[in-house]
Amino acid sequence: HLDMDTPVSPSSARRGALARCAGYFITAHHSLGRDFISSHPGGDVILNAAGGSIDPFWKIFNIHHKQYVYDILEQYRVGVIDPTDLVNGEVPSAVIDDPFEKDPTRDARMLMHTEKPCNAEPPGEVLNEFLTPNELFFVRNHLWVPDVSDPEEHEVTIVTFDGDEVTFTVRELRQIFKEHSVTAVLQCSGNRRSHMSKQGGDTQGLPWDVGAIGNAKWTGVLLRDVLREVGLDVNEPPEDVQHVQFLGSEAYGASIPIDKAVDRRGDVLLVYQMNDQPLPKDHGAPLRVLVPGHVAARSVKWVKKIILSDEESQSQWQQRDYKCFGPNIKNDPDWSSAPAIQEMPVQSAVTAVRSSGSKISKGADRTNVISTHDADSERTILEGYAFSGGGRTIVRVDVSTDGGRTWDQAELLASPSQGSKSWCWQRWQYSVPAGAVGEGFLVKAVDEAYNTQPEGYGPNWNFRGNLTCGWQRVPANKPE
Ligand code: MTE
Ligand code: MO
Repeated sequence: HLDMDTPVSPSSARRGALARCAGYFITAHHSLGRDFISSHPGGDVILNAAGGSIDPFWKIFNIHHKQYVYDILEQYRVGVIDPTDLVNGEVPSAVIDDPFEKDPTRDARMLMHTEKPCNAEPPGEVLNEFLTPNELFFVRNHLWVPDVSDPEEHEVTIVTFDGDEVTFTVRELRQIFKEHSVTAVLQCSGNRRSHMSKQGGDTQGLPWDVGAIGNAKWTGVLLRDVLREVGLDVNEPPEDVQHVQFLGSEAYGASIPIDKAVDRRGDVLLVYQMNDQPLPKDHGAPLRVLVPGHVAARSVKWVKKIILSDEESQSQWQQRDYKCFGPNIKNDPDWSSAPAIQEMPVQSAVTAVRSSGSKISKGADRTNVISTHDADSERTILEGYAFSGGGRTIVRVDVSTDGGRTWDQAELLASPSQGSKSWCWQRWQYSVPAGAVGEGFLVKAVDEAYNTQPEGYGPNWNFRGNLTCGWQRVPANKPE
């Protein structure tokens, strides 16, 4: 029931209408509506709401509650819903199926930040293993987990620069292309955000500890091989092709520069196996992108479309959220003024503080700090990870046991990895000299380009809490 303030044929308005509470009313059959769907950043996911109220969806896709979205929608407004049709100021929502209904069950040991969508990190002791077990690998979902009935028949469509589409099933990918494995870290740009929030000031985003990172063996086919098969000159891509966009089945999207996608030492994969097991649902089954050395946000899960383009993905996850600004910018930046995060900076963290005699205790603190140095013969052992983006090798891990006055080097442990560059993390260990435990521990890593981590959190503070990599400070007897 529309209280029209713009002339529109009521019948066209009724067919396939999309309504927003107390306001806009969009019809997919209207010619403007069709243009809208093709330019909608989430693509045709919007059709889930066709014929009903958009409100339940906007509770999930809450990105829409922004003035610029209302501004865009204004041109599509065909009327205002009669206030007498509203219940408590809202359009009575059609009951929608819970989109999270098909989400998998998660391991009870995971620390849940949010359940719907699932955002969870493993307990600290898990991060002491070189390979992170699948069921304990951090999960970062923006939306629901898409339901795929037959993984082998799942299709991915490559859209060439000329607009041609070539579709492969997962089964065909496995048949046509050579299998390739790499050992690589995935790290969320929000890893260690809680440290920045505590020591540099509040930030927006999930309060990850040191576990929004994991290291796994990934198996699939090289994106470079697939792009060559659909006709791209992978040794010299045409000037127009600047980016490769990935679209996930639920609506998530992101892109990487073409150079990374075709780099013969770039190891960008379409992955169907994780640690020699079928790729788990939460990690993108049946097919995900793996972009080693880049922020995990580019490794699109449940990938269904790959587009060669002269522009980046227009998704909010490419154009907005995953960017950093100066510490003076508190909110509402000019998002277009900063580049999307791609390669990661240098990172390190302490994942265990234990006594030389002890195994890591299971019920320990999340960062696994076990106070131990009471027996004279026992040494305190620190363990952790270090990692740098772009495949840059970690060449050194420095540890201080006196708050930064003196430093020593940690032992870099063997890293049995596969891949063209250093995509995996560097495990390290440090045996604290007897009596040296005073003001707690500090750790920082250095990569092969001599990039290193900033000392504090303040000067690097950014309001979204992205790329937190200040020196981790661990008190001798309790976690940060
Ligand atoms: N891909 C899809 N389709 N949907 C998502 O929500 N999240 C991204 C990326 N790929 C995401 C996605 C982000 S921000 C991260 S950190 C990684 O997936 C997390 O991967 P994981 O859940 O396998 O650890
Ligand atoms: Mo992320």
